[in-house]
Amino acid sequence: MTNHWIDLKNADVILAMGGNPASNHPVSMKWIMRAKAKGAKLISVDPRFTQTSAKADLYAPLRSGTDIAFLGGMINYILENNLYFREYVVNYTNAAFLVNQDFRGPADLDGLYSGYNEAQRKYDKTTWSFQRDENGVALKDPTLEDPNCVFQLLKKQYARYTPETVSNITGTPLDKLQAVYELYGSTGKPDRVGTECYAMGWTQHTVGTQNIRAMAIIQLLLGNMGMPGGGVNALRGESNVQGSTDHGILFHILPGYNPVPNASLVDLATYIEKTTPKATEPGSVNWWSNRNKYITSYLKAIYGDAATAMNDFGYGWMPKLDVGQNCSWLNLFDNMLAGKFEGFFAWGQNPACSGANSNKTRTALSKLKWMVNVNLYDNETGSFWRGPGMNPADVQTEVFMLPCASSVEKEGSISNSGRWAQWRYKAVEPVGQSLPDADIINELYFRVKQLYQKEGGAYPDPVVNLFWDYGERDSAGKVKHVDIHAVAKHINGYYTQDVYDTSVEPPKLIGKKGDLVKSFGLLRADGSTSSGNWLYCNSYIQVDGKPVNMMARRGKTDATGLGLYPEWSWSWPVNRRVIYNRASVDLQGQPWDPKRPLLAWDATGKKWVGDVVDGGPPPMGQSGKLPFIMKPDGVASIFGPGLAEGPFPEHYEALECPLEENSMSSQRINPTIKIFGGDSDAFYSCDLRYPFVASTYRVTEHWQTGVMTRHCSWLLEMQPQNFCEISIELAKELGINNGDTVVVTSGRGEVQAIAMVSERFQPFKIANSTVHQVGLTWHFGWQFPEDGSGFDSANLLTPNVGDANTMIPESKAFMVNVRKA
Ligand SMILES: Nc1nc2c(c(=O)[nH]1)N[C@H]1C(S)=C(S)[C@@H](COP(=O)(O)OP(=O)(O)OC[C@H]3O[C@@H](n4cnc5c(=O)[nH]c(N)nc54)[C@H](O)[C@@H]3O)O[C@H]1N2
Ligand SMILES: Nc1nc2c(c(=O)[nH]1)N[C@H]1C(S)=C(S)[C@@H](COP(=O)(O)OP(=O)(O)OC[C@H]3O[C@@H](n4cnc5c(=O)[nH]c(N)nc54)[C@H](O)[C@@H]3O)O[C@H]1N2
Ligand SMILES: [Mo]
Repeated sequence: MTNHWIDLKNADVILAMGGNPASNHPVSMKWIMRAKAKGAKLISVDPRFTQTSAKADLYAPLRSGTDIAFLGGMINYILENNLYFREYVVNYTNAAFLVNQDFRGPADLDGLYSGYNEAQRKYDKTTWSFQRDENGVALKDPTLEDPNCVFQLLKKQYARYTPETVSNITGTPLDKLQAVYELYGSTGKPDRVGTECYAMGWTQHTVGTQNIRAMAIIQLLLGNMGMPGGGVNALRGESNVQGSTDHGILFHILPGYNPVPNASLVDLATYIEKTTPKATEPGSVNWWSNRNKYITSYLKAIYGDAATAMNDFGYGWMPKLDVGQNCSWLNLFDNMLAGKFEGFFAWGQNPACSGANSNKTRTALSKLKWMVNVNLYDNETGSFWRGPGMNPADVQTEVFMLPCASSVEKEGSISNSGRWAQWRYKAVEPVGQSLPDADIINELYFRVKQLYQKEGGAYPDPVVNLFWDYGERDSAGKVKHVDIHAVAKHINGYYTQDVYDTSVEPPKLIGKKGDLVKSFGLLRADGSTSSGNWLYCNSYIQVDGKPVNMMARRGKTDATGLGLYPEWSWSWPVNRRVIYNRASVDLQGQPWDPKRPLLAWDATGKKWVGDVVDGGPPPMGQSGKLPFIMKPDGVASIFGPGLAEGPFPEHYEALECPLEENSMSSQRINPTIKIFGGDSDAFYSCDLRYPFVASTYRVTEHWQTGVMTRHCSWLLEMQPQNFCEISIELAKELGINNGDTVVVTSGRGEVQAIAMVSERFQPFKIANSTVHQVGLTWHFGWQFPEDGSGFDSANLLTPNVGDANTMIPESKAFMVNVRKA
């Protein structure tokens, strides 16, 4: 989230689109209801009428996979009706920038952008750039009239998204479309703010990232970014998934969102040179110019004293990707199926039920020599070899189970969607032989290191040089039990030697060797500081020589009255509660809306008051800096060349869709997605065997693949079985009654479910035809309930295709058939 949970109460309009907060993020709903109590309006846009819709002032349906059309129509409406916040758009975004004259967009190129290479399904992005003068400063037209400026290109692309065209794609009735556009468009005024809440309804698509880009553009046009009660807010999933991405769980990012090096970045200097953005705009802070300090401090944290200036701080020991290598989920399991792995740690996951195209996933597991399941319980993954369609005698995979402690049996931090890192304590001792995950890793590390020390091996250095000072050691040298506070401090970072400010005479001590570094502004590139994650530098500090765990704070003051609670836990970065908050003030540093004073420049005291300001310099109008400090150009990107499929979002159909044609262009599907070619990867559009759109989603009573909830009899009683939601019209057509057992089939498999016939799905009118959509939960698996009464995972149906940027599977829009069992 750019903002945070409590901040939802500051909004005038809340758009819940791409997520169902009432069911899946009940805490967010509490703050949404607070906003409503003050007169705010809630809009719900979802293919089916959800629990959120039931609380909404306005509900609009849309066919799964058509959000860009819906939002593109909103961009068109905002521009046509001059609802945008002009001063904000001109000064704080790249709307005025002039784009390369050779750039062409979908309006000119029938759905494509300039530079497309069909054979590689990839763009050459040379023309997706700005016109710049000899100093690299972008040419601009602050009147926004030049036909090559971002604003005019935006206008041109979305003029095609008329209400009629949009409605013909999305199936949303015209009056609903109009009502949503009008209400949300009302937040373009300085004293009105709109916020957006999304989750998997937007991401799990082949156009997932561009769904979110479309909303970001709307929020910038309306001046809602950086504002209290504004922002684009990802309601994150697993309770600590924000923490896990912050700390580098993804294959392509290191802790703190530094990129994982690839093999072409041969040394640290090259890594820094190639990954550090260069700023040419006067007034740009370009915060990533600090990359060298963060990566060097990270290397010091990882390799400790072994990392020195002489050995490039151990850069050579870091694992590198091959150039172009992508190790995301779909690719990993594709490689596993091809027999490219010997072993696999399934650590805190249940891929046999959570992975798209589960039959493929389960078969892939059978190609392994060994698998380790680190979990609270056995699950469909650990027991895959005795699951449906498997003959245990044929499966050679040896499975080990390592029992781990649950969240209440261990201490540590947990970072919520709003970026608040909160400390939680151990409530009870772990059961039996189970250990906290950190201790399991500790045992593994020690044994692997011992083997390397004893036997050598191809390249022992990365392992034997790892820093591992996380607690008291036994006689063999093993850390007995991981002290999680030592880990948290290590993540924050230390001075590795005495550091002086040499600009004054006599030099003044900044930090003593062994002191905790107070904030990332003090991290250095010469090896004199360490920090496991620069973004968390300031989370565990030192006051009067004593360590203070900022994440454990529970202060309840709220000076702004906006619910920032700056002394409650700790929020990254440096306890800032709203990111990009400098965009909430005008050029003189005064709040756009005086009733919502998130931040203000105190001209007398020459300081900022309110939230922790996003970069210290004075306001723009007083020779200060541009507001979007993480962007090299200092302004937000309405034109964003970073993504695979284009600098603006364009509507494409899902890989599996019910329409022969995309009414926006002849490009039916996203031209840059990877299409897997194996037998199990086939897809079926406009195929009479699979005539209905399907989506998968969650219910409050179950958690994910259900391993943690199916065994709770009271939850199972409330939601005992996988169900398939069907409209009354479709049920009638198929002769299905509410409560019947049905078989849902796709090109990849079939699953049984109980038919839930309801008004919550309504047939869509799409270009003179009727399109039906159905929906299933994915909380079940074959293992429990043992009598099979819950049925198996809906992922037996989902396709093996991912978003072009993130590779998240398209489990929200695919084609199925339904029949009575
Ligand atoms: N009780 C409970 N809470 C959970 C979870 C859980 O399993 N149980 N899981 C957690 C996790 S890990 C996550 S990631 C989040 C997910 O949170 P959500 O994204 O809210 O979860 P879903 O129910 O998968 O999908 C949300 C909605 O998207 C709608 N939808 C489907 N296709 C589309 C589309 O094309 N466009 C739009 N606009 N909407 C669409 C669905 O109808 C559904 O209502 O929830 C978290 N919270
Ligand atoms: N069709 C479809 N598929 C989906 C989705 C969808 O919307 N539709 N959503 C996707 C999303 S958003 C997500 S996040 C994934 C989730 O996919 P998974 O992470 O594979 O699924 P979970 O059921 O959350 O598995 C978590 C496992 O961790 C175990 N566990 C719990 N606590 C601990 C612990 O402290 N330590 C360890 N080691 N283990 C623990 C639990 O027992 C459980 O088995 O599923 C994805 N799959
Ligand atoms: Mo998730």
